[in-house]
Amino acid sequence: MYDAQPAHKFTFGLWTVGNVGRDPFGEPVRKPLSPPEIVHLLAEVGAWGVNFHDNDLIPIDATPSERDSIIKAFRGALAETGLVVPMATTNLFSHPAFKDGAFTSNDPAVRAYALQKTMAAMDLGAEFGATTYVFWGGREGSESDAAKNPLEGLKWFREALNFLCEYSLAQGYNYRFALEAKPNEPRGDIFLPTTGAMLGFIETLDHSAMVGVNPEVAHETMAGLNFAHAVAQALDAGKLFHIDLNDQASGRYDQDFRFAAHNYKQNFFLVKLLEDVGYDGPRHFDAHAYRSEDLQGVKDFARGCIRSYLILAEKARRFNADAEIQGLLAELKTVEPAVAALAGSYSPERVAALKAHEFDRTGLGARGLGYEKLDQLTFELLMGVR
Ligand code: GLT
Ligand code: MN
Ligand code: MN
Ligand code: MN
Repeated sequence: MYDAQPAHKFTFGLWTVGNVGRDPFGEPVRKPLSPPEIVHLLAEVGAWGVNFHDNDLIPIDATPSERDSIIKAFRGALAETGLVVPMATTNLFSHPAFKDGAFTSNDPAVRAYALQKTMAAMDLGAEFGATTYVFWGGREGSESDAAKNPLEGLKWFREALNFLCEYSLAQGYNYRFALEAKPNEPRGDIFLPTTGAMLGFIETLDHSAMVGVNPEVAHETMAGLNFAHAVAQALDAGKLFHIDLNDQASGRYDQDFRFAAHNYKQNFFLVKLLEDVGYDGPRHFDAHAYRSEDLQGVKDFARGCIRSYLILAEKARRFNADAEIQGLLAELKTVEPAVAALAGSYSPERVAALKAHEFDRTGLGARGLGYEKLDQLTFELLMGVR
């Protein structure tokens, strides 16, 4: 019943199940897995695809012959398992050169290097058929506004994206760019900290039609926002090009927990939103196993991400089919004929009708909406007692 289908497009990054459990206070607890080993692990747990940063696949200091043999082995693992590579991205945050950002570094040499590195990474992603290119500007920000002018940062970021859109088009790549917001960590403040901010910024780009967003559960939660609302705004704008699923407790460090590990209810409404609109992009898990886990725990983690999504999707179907819940929702929308006649777009007749209508303000205010019951029924449905 909870089996992943190719249509779900469940994907993981090489860096997710490959996470060795290093944190700011402790050394790795798991052995690194090679990219082919990760591909086989993902196939075993039921994933459809695998994504990578350039340096997840090819170490930053690899020689050309090392590069060739890594690519050959990775390609072999993909062929053996049938996994696809729908998304690629650039690591513009690990190397010390990027300590002050990449496209928004104050240093023009770093900005130029970031372009060079991204073009090479786009070439690599295209070699594997990736069609979404993610930009997560983890280091694009500052600790002190004494050091960097945010207006210049935005201008440099825009110039870089305009350049890279042109590059993608000139190469004949099929990329759509997906911008991923995060409010902070690893910088004190990251530019364009929310999905809403990204959506506004996209409209200032030369090729805005080929640029959308890659919202992440944890990132919007770190900003104290309702993730499903951010996703709804992206859908409304036709800009949900990709999505990073994981989980996060508000007010904590950057956790990247297994999908739905923490906030079942918020993630239920997220899954319901995606399923209701028939979202057909990749469902990417950008998460990693607890540091307490060994290889078996990593598989439990990956299977758990997929299974939790499918369980919540099934709950969403039940919510939609629940007569009592749907009855309450329908009741909210019942409308008297006199009021129905007031609806419609702007016209002089409608203005006149609205101005003439006598509203029962007291009655409107006195009406109970039944939200307590709706929410309790939702809870009971989620808890399996309904
Ligand atoms: C990193 C980050 C993620 C981004 C990845 C893409 S890298 O793991 O925490 O949120 O999506 O660059
Ligand atoms: Mn992410
Ligand atoms: Mn993270
Ligand atoms: Mn994250």
